[in-house]
Amino acid sequence: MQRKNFKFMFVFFNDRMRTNIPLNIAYLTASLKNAGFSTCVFDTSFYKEHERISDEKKKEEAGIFMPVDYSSIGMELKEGSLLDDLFAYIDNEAPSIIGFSVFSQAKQQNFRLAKLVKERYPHIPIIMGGVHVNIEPKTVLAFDFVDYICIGEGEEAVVELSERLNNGLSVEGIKNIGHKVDGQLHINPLRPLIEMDKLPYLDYESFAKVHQYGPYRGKLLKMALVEATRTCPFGCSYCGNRIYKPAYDESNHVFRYRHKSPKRWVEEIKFYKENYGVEFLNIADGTYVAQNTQIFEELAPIYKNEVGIPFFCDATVHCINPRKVELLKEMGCVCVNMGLETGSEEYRKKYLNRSMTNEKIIQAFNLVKDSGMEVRSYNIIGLPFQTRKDIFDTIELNRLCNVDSVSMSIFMPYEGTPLREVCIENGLLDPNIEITGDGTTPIITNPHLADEELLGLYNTFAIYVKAPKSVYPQIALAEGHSPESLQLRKKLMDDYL
Ligand code: B12
Repeated sequence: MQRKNFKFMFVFFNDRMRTNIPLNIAYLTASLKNAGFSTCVFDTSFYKEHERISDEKKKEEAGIFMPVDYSSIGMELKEGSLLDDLFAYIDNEAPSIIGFSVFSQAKQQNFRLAKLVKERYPHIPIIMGGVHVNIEPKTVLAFDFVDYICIGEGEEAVVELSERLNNGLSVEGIKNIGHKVDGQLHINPLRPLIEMDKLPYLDYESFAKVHQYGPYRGKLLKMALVEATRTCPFGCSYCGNRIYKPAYDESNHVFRYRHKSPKRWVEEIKFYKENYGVEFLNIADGTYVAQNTQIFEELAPIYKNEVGIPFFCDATVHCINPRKVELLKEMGCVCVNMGLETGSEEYRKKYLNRSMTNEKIIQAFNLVKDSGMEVRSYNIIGLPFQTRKDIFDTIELNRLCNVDSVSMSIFMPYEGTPLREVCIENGLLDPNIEITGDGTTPIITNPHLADEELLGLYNTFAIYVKAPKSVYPQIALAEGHSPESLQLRKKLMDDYL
């Protein structure tokens, strides 16, 4: 059968007000299209029925996210039924296989949709991939409604699987793919990590135009979410970037931090700029600035001359040095986001597996700030055993770092992370509780901090960081949950944020 008659459909699950083109699906459809297969994407974004669609509002109300007017790009919430639309889409597209990409916090919604799809279209195979599938591959593959899983990177695996299915061949032995034989689970070993320069450009064509926009400081810009590096050299205990490592170890492949070559990356960004009018980059990489100084020496001049689009990116304080800061500035970086997470050195080391001193953090933030770029800190509050004092230490450290803005979430004990295990071992978390949401509500039980107090601190954290200390007694009143407290909080936000 001709390859173009084989159609790989993806379900893009997005239950928040997020406009980015998802890297994972955009890489997979690009790989399949480059190999001659057909693809289509059912987009679950912006349905009114999503329970978490208004979560972003909570961030706005806490002053950590500026409100944006989505209607300015013609975006409106969809009134219809997501499931009815999904079925109509499948009827219309008649896909050969349907893929789901699963993040842990949305696993139940993905599983529910996949189950309903299988009941109605038993003849269409279903494949699941994504970060959560790597956490519990066997559990996912064992579901009746799942035919295949993909572990590790998927770009090459989906092409090989499509080739075999299209030619009516056995799927046995395809690396990175799990399948069933007479009800028995077979999970094949992994192929080596893909060389970053061999990755395709992201496929923009499969997504609605609204996904080409992104919010920055209250405005929607033509913004591309892009990737230059994969994984992260560090091993923070609350982060899931190591989830893929054990399976690569088992297959005797090195799992390592790596990056696209400067020349190749610049060509790629130029392509998005020229073809889609991209005017701003959101560099998705967890630790973009961990690339070594020599790479930035090579990258900065060509980026500046050939692309010149402003961007923001993430760094860890460990990898900041004066020369990198100069080069980032030269490239047009407007803001560097860095993890501060908590103010206590001791806590950071003991529970978060982060070894940097407060002095190092202050130095790194100020180095960036003095160069004229903005700095934004990432913070987590409501960590296991954290006290009110610990949170004030975090606020104080943010003040010493002169941050321009803060990003903050209430601790989420994501599956596959060491800190989640600490919570379970200490009876702070029932492992059966489903982790949903966006870090705006408490999930673990904290012996030293009631949920209500934590939520009050969530709502006022940004004000505590930016307002003069003489205002602290008023901010404390604004921590409350009464209409008066809310009104006071709004006033303080207007005055200080
Ligand atoms: C970039 C990034 C984002 C970006 C883009 C995400 C995206 N969908 O493209 C943004 C900023 C939008 C984002 C948002 C979130 N993220 Co994030 N993110 C990352 C980061 C830094 C890199 C992930 C990435 O894009 N890698 C590159 C892509 C291509 O790899 P991939 O997603 O694994 O996909 C490959 C394979 O898994 C496979 N594959 C994936 N899906 C499928 C589907 C099929 C059918 C097949 C066959 C294969 C397949 O093929 C892909 C290509 O190789 C990681 C940390 C890290 N260093 O890994 C966290 C990480 C994945 N994110 C995480 C979280 C928690 C979130 C949020 C929930 C945060 C929040 N509170 O809002 C949201 C959820 C978004 C959503 N869609 O629901 C967690 C996930 C934990 C977990 N167990 O699920 C991580 C591990 C970081 C952490 N905090 O621990 N994120």
